Amino acid sequence: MIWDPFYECMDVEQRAELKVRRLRETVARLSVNVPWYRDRLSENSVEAGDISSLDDLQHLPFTTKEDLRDNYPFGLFAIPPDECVRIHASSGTTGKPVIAGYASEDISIWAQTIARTIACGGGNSHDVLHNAYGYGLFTGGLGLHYGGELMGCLVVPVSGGNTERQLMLMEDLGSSILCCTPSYALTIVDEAEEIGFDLGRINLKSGLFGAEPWSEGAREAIEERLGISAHDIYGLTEIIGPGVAAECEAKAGLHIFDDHFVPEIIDPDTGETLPPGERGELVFTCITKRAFPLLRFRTRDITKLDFEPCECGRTQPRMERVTGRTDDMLIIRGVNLFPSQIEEVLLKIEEVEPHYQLVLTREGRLDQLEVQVEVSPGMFSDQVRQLEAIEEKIRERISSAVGIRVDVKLVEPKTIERFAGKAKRVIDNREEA
Ligand code: DLL
Repeated sequence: MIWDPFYECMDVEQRAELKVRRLRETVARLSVNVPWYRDRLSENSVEAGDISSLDDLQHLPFTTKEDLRDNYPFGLFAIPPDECVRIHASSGTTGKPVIAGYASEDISIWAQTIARTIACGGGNSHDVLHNAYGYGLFTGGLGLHYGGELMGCLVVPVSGGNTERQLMLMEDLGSSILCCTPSYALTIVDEAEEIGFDLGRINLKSGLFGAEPWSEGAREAIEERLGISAHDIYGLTEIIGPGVAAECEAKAGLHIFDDHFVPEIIDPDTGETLPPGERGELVFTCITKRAFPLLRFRTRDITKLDFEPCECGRTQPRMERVTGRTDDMLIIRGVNLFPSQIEEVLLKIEEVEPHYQLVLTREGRLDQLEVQVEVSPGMFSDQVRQLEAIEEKIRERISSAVGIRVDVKLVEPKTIERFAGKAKRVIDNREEA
């Protein structure tokens, strides 16, 4: 099912006209209501009336995470905070979080884009939506919740954690769609195996997994072990939360709901807009939001766009799965590397589990990377030589995939921390070295 065929399957030219109109209105509103944008727009000598095509996006100012911090908490709101009905926040690794505000119209738009997301994952009003994304300031829980209700699903607002209870509820309530981070989906499967819970007792058909990078290998593992169709869903607090883009049944990229969020790809170093099909940093402009519409927000996520028609009938452009962010790219002996590239290798090795951590240290001026990965249960009691052979196999596969040799350490099953939300894959010990 396509939730909103009018917009999702609209003629591309017609949607472009709609987007230009909406962009113009948003820029006009920002230049009146948000002093910070008024100053940036006048520095760039752009006025709303100058915008006649989407190419004019290039003349608009960027918004960065630092700009949001500088304007914390309400400086970039386009309406007074007391006209908002909700806020969410992104955790952020340092300092203050980013606060995103929602007017009631924004909550409605969000529910619509989530309903589209659920439909992309094969959902309909008869589904029982088991929502194990965290509820609270994080956008995952409440985001999926409102879209699920709008669609008419039976929403189970279980939030993250207490995996045994999650399994019981999925069985008892007949959950058909699982929503959580991909790493938590793997944790659920592991725990089921550990406590002897037969996954055949639950009747899931699909899963909506996102909020962190995951690999094709992780998809295969989740699909096989849960017997479901696993869909990648993408979004970020600054733009709205989940519901920015979602993978349809074709699983050939995530459709971006560009009648609300207009994507661009730029060169992260120069800020230049890149031609269609080139990989770079994803940038979004919100063209329908009332409380917190950002212009050209730099996501730091690396991807590329595909404007070809999709077999599902949707005409909205697709983004390639996000494999990493400009700020979690590791540079090891001059080679650029994303944690997800290591994951891709590990998941193809039978003797290890999909639980890993990357530990960074510094020796002299060189960064060192140690890949710690759990061996499958039963393997650890095996002979040292056999374990060494597995370590060597991993070293070689990583070396041929990314071009450098890294240290590999096999660890006992269940020793790497499990997460109910986003997994933390990189432990950076470089400061202490
Ligand atoms: O993670 C929103 C979300 C909730 C998306 C539930 C999907 C499902 P933030 O906490 O603000 O919002 O984090 C946003 O997470 O810039 C990406 O780096 C990363 N991210 C989100 N979805 C994906 C995905 C939510 N499908 C940041 N693949 C983004 C890879 C993702 N990375």
